Amino acid sequence: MTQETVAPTSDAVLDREEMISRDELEALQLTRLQHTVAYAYDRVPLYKRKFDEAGVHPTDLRELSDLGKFPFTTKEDLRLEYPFGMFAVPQHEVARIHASSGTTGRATVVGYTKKDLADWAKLVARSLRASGVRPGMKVHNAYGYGLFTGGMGAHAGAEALGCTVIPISGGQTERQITLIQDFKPDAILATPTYLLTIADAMMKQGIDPASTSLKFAVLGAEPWTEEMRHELEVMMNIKACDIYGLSEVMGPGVAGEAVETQDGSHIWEDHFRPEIIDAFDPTVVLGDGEPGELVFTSLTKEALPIIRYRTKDLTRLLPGTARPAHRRMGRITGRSDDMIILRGVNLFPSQIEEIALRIPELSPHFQLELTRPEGQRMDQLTVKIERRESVTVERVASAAKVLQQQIKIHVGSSCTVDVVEPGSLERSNGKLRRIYDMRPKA
Ligand code: DLL
Repeated sequence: MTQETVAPTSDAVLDREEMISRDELEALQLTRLQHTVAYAYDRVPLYKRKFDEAGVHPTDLRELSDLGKFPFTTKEDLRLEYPFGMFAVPQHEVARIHASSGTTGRATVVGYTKKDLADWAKLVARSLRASGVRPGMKVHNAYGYGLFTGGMGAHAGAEALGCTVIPISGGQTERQITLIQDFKPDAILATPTYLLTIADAMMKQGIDPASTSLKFAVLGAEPWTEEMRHELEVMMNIKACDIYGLSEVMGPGVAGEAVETQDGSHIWEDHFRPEIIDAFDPTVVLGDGEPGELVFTSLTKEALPIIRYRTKDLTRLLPGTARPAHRRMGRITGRSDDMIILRGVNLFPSQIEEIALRIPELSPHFQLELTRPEGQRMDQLTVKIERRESVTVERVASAAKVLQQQIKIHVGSSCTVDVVEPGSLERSNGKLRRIYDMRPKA
C-alpha cells in the first residue's frame, strides 16, 4: 500500500493513484494483471483447471486486451469450491472471512489476508472521501454487520479515513433516530431504501428529516435511481453519493462517486480491471459506453484473486471525470437475474422507480407482484405503490392511471397499478426486496 499522496484538488488530500494518468494506470494494471493470473494459476486448482481447459497460460497475457482469452469465473464456481477451495493462501494467512447470505443457494465464501483488509479499508476510505466525508467527521454506519461485507467494510474504511465511527448496523430504526439526534453524525452509510425507512420513521415521529446534523450519505448495495437521489437529498437536506461493490470482488468500495460531480461511481482501476460483456453472448467484449454485464478481475488481492468474475450487474463504462484515469460505471439498471420478462418485454424495478418518482402523488415505496391468474396463460404485473401522505384519496385514481400509461410508454409493458395506503408496504432493513413472484412454479 502506497502512502504517497498528491496535492488536493479540493480540500482533501488524495491517494497518488487517484490522480495518475491513464497511461500510467494502464501500465500498472498490466503488471498487476500479469502477476494476478500467474498467482491464481499457481495457487488455486480451479483456475489451473479452467485455464488448461481453455488452452491459455498466464504467459499469454502480454497486453491488457489479452485478458479476453481467459475464462470467466461465476458464482457457481465459488459455490462448487465451497467453503475454502478458492483461497490462494493457507488458512492461517486468512485474517477474515465473509459470506453471502446464500438465500439463492449455497453461500459464497470469501477471504482476506491482512494486506487485503488494509487495501479494502484504503479503497472504502477513498470512496467515502470522494463522496464528501472528511477525517474527523462522525459517521453513522447503518450497513449490516456480520458476514455481509457492508457493515465491517464501511466501518474499516471510515476508521482508516480518520472518522469517528458509530457502528449501529442495520435495523432498530427507532434507535437509529435517537442516535442521529443525540450523537449528531455528519454522514450516514446505508442502503438507499434503508435511509428512506429512517427518514420515513422520522416523519412519523414528527421529526423533520431535513433538520438533522447529517450532511452526507454514501449509499449502495442495491440499485437506486437519480430520482431516488433527488428524493433523499431534498427530504434530508444532504448530498447523497453512490458506493458500489460485491463480496466476490471485495465488498463495498470497488467504486465510489465524487460529490462534486455526482455522475456515477469511479471504479478504482488500480485494484480492479473492469470489462463489459454481452450478457447473452459472453464471448463478445463490448466497448466503453455500450451497455452490458460488468466483469471484474482483481489486481492486488491475495486471499481470493478473482479472474473475470461475471457480476450479472448491467451497466456501462464511462470516461473518468473527477478522477480522470479511473472509468466510471453508469447506474446499474439491475441484475440480469432480477430481470422480469413480461410477455416478451424486459423490465427492471429501477425503471418503475424512475417513472413513479416523477409522479408527485406517488411515494418511493413500491413493490412488484407477478402473478398468473387462474386459467390464464399470460403473466400479470401489479405495481403496488403507496400514495404520499399529503395526497387526498380522490387524486389517487388519476395518479395510478398516469403511472400505468407511463410504464406502457417507456417500458412497453401493460400492468395493473394498485395505490395503497401510506405505511402499508414492507419497509427496508437493508437490501429491499422489490419483486414478489407469485406465479406457479413450472
Ligand atoms: O452489497 C457490497 C456493498 C455493501 C456495496 C455496501 C455497497 C455498500 P453483496 O452483498 O455481495 O455486496 O452484493 C453485491 O449488490 O452485485 C449489485 O447487484 C448490488 N450492488 C452493490 N452496490 C450497488 C450499487 C454488497 N451502488 C451486489 N448500485 C452487486 C446498484 C449495487 N447495485
